[in-house]
Amino acid sequence: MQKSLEVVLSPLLLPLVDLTGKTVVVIDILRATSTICAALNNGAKSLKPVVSTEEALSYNKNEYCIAGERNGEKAPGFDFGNSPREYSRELIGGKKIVLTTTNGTKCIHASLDADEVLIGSFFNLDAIITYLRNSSNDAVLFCSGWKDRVNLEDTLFAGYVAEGLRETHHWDSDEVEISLNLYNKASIDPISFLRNASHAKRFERLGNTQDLEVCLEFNAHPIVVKYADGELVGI
Ligand code: 3SL
Repeated sequence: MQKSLEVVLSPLLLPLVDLTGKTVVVIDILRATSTICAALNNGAKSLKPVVSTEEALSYNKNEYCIAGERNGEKAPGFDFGNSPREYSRELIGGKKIVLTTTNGTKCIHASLDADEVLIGSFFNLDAIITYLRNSSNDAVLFCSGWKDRVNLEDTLFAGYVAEGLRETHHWDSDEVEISLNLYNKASIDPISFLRNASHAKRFERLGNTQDLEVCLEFNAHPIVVKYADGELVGI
């Protein structure tokens, strides 16, 4: 039997969706969910998403790497920022990480009424599609956006996933159609398309010339990441 698919375009719209029994995929392409996939695929021992910088800093620095950003920049007193480029196997292999980000880690916590919470990025696109095809749960693709606003990159990723679920899922949802329309428009050259995204412009202002292209490396970290007992783990 076909399962249902929904897309949530902004955290403000999440309360409209009943998450009970469903699998939620949290999406924050630039950059939280990309960083999480890179860190776990590169051998981080565990990754604990937390909501505030204060909570992150309350963890013992001898035991955890404290990581994350506010407004795109490494937060004061943190060991790592939020670029997947920082999370190489050499630097984070075997380490325990606490991560807090402006939007992504909040959205993970907002999803915890669901049966399962997964992490989606272009790094694990095909792994996510395969997992959702084989799952018996209905699926919700939850776009983190930026401070409650809709963004292009998360919506585009939702379109890629929806396109991959045409045979196993059904929908009656303009949000899914919006994401598919974006996919149809942008998938010829997603990097050029996303240069107009507000977050790409934010990167430019911060002198970050690499992360847009890095986060668009399809299937570079083909790992399914799931939230379990307060931590994100690869399954
Ligand atoms: O908002 C977030 O969760 C971050 O991914 C934003 S940033 O790319 O690190 O600026």
